[in-house]
Amino acid sequence: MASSAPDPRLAFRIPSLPPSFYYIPSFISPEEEASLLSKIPPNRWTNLTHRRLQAVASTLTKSNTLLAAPLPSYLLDPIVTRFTTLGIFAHTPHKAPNHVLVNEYKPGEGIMAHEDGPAYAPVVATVSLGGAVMLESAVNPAPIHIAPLYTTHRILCEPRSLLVTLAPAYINTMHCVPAVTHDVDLRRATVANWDLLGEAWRYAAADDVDGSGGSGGTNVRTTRVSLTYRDVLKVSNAASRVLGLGGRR
Ligand SMILES: O=C(O)CCC(=O)C(=O)O
Repeated sequence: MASSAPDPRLAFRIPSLPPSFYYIPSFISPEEEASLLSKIPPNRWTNLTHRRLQAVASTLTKSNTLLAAPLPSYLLDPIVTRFTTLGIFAHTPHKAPNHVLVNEYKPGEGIMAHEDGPAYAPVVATVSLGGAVMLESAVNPAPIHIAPLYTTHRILCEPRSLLVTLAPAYINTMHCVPAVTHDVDLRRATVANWDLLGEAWRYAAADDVDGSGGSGGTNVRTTRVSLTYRDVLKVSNAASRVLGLGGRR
């Protein structure tokens, strides 16, 4: 991309949030979503209390090291190809994601508030499949452990959307998916990315006739799968040589 071209991500920045959150609705098509869901291996889930998950290609070691192994092709194309076009990982050490967490949330499930931490480059890109969920992000104007003065923002993640979090938000925020069966009070004033939603009408209240929100809409949770792409900083090629896994580089 020519350096004089406008940054294609700017149109998708969530303007009411501090830098840098980006929301892209319809990042993948319904056909691509169905194909991705059908390719997630059914026998690799780890069951947790409030969700189940797969770490691809593997879980990090205790020293936050990734044992080099290529991502499976279904996680690369079309998603990583589009990341490259948008330059999402252009400034991370490996210039591409090398790790994906596949999380599945049934209605009533979620993930507790956490920060993503120093194992990764400060870029997170999450594609949502299946159902919509509300992600809550607690933004702190100062580094999180110094002054815990959080302001909570709600980001609605529609199916097939992409949410990207870059530094400084990566460093200054904690995020969670509340473990609820319904996300309620949905309207422009309470959902930070309302004006970027692809299908806001689905979530608006029936009495929201003038865009002011009415009584607030509801998202009835259904099963949602998220694909969270990151670039792990420390990568070891030693294990891949021994196991014949074939490293990325
Ligand atoms: O499912 C999501 O959107 C959030 C996942 C997440 O926070 C994580 O994997 O650390």
